[in-house]
Amino acid sequence: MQNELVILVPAYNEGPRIGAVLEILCSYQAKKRVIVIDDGSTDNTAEASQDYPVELVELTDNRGKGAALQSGIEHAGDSEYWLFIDADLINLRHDHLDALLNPLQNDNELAMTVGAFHGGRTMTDLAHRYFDILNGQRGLKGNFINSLPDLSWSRFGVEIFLSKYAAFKGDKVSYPHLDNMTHHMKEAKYGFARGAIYRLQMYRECLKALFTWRNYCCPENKKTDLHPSDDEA
Ligand SMILES: Nc1nc2c(ncn2[C@@H]2O[C@H](COP(=O)(O)OP(=O)(O)OP(=O)(O)O)[C@@H](O)[C@H]2O)c(=O)[nH]1
Ligand SMILES: [Mg+2]
Repeated sequence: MQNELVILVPAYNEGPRIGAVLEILCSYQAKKRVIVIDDGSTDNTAEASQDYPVELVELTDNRGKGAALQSGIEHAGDSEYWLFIDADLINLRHDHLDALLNPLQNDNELAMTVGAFHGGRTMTDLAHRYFDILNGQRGLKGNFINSLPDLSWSRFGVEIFLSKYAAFKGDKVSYPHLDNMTHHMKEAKYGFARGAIYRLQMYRECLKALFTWRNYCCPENKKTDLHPSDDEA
């Protein structure tokens, strides 16, 4: 039977933060499945998740955010609506979930919502306003999910790919505000030096997605081992 709502939470070393997010997701008044995908965390992310009524997909090898979402999609099967929610959010509320979902339920044409932080940390709000292609909190229709090629290659470029793919297909996207929400930044999670290194790595993965997304657009790219050239922007 088709699910009504699947909420995917990719989580890598989010033990101290994931509880606050799962508290809100699990108490959301909707028929839903909350699925945490933990691929190789070295902290207590898995244990912290199991304090909540979630399904935990545990993978031994770390393959990045895109591969984690792909595993979650494959684990869940069909669903009418989907939410992609990060495990490190601050001030997540039920009305933020409504803001991502309601437009999809009210507009047959809409394929995806991309949440934009608003009224939280100024720098993050600006990034969300001007580089919404990177925003991680998303609502998606089941038929958009079913049309997606395999996301496993994309790592931190997964959001760029989702946005480019929707534009490529001519699918409609809206950008609801997520008021007062923000998130823990890498520098706060890992310390300045390590955080900065992870940030550079994330930017590199985003650039790769920005320059190569077309190579991954064909449905026949599902589950194949691709070695695309980087020359097609
Ligand atoms: N399962 C899994 N989740 C990941 C992986 N990389 C990132 N995530 C999750 O994806 C979400 C976003 O990752 P962050 O590192 O917070 O990235 P960000 O919020 O875009 O970046 P900054 O705020 O700029 O640090 C969080 O829930 C992470 O735990 C991964 O390799 N595997
Ligand atoms: Mg974050």
